Amino acid sequence: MEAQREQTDHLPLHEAQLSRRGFMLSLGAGGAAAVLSPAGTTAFAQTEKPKLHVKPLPSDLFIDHGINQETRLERLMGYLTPAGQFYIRNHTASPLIDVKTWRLKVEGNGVGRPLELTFDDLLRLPTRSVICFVECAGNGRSFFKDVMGRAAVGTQWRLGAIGVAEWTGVPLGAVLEIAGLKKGLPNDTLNVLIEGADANKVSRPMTLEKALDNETLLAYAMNGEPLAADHGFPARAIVPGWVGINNVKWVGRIEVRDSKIDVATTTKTYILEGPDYPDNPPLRLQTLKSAVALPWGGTIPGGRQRIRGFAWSPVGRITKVEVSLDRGATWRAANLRDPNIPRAWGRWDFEWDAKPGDHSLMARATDDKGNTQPASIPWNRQGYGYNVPVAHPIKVS
Ligand SMILES: Nc1nc2c(c(=O)[nH]1)N[C@H]1C(S)=C(S)[C@@H](COP(=O)(O)O)O[C@H]1N2
Ligand SMILES: [Mo]
Repeated sequence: MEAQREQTDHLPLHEAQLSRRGFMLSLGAGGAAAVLSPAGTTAFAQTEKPKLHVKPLPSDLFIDHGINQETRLERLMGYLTPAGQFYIRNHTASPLIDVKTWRLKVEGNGVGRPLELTFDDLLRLPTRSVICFVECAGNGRSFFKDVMGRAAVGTQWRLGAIGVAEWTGVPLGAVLEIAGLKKGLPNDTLNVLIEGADANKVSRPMTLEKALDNETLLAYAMNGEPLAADHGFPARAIVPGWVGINNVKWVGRIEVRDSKIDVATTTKTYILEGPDYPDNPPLRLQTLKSAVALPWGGTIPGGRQRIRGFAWSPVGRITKVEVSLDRGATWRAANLRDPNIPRAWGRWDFEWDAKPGDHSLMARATDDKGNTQPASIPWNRQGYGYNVPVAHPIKVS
């Protein structure tokens, strides 16, 4: 913690201010035993707990799950999710990394020239921008309990553990080439590991095929700004369409091997467990989903209005969204709005003549590969991939 505060002092003034503000706001969630004076300065008591996040997390923008923070999708105004509204999924506190001493190691028996890059080295490499979502594998998890009646373990997200951003960085493949990627490595086994520099070095492997996809990035910018501390500064992996955990933040090390790399996030977590999954496969792709952009169980005025939402696919572009006002008995087409980028999301809307009373709105998306949200899915213990259309409750006054 001492080291973190020291690094904060090296940040430009406004970032240091943000950090302090983030600390104060995180008190409610984390219950840290710090003492705030009326002037807003912070005195640290003996039992001080480390702060978990850097950015402000106002309750009108985020649903508070403690260390994890869910975006209120109804508060998004445009296509891209601003860093200030992007959900956070952290295994431990966001580390504050000093870019001057930061190094990226590339090693393992799959590369002939192991290397260590500085941040400036990274900036000199070829650059590419990709617009795609990052979504937690557990997005929608609360519906295992609320719809299927059997709770899954983990953060009880509704559908706000997703955001879409323009990520800018270096294609991962370019870095692997410089490190002398060997020929003849297996293509479809999980043998390219990205490891974070957070306290417990969260890591996850992908396949070589995915690592060499030119849209798989080591990103250093988000929506045209340096990555925020909570989202992986100075660099994070962007693995379009794959589960959130593959988008490793605060990257510190890359390991390439000639065989599968087993880590906790492929053997214990981020695997499918349940009666329908005897082999416990590690997750790769996200699932096709849609969400209504209204407060959950909120109240809206009656009369003609436009209801909005989002739909996204891990493998393509959204081609159709249908909505149902009668819990799935009948469906009608919603309008799709541009932009509608593959592996990012499409925004949709429809006009509704809302009559007073209790209602539920359902949306169902289809992508250009012919995938549609299913009517049911098997339960799994850790609550991944929930993508059955959900009945979004709404009151009309
Ligand atoms: N180093 C590191 N990377 C990480 C995580 C983490 O805890 N540590 N969380 C992962 C998970 S589970 C998700 S869903 C995404 C969340 O990214 P975000 O916080 O920028 O929204 O980051 C992934 N990358
Ligand atoms: Mo996640």
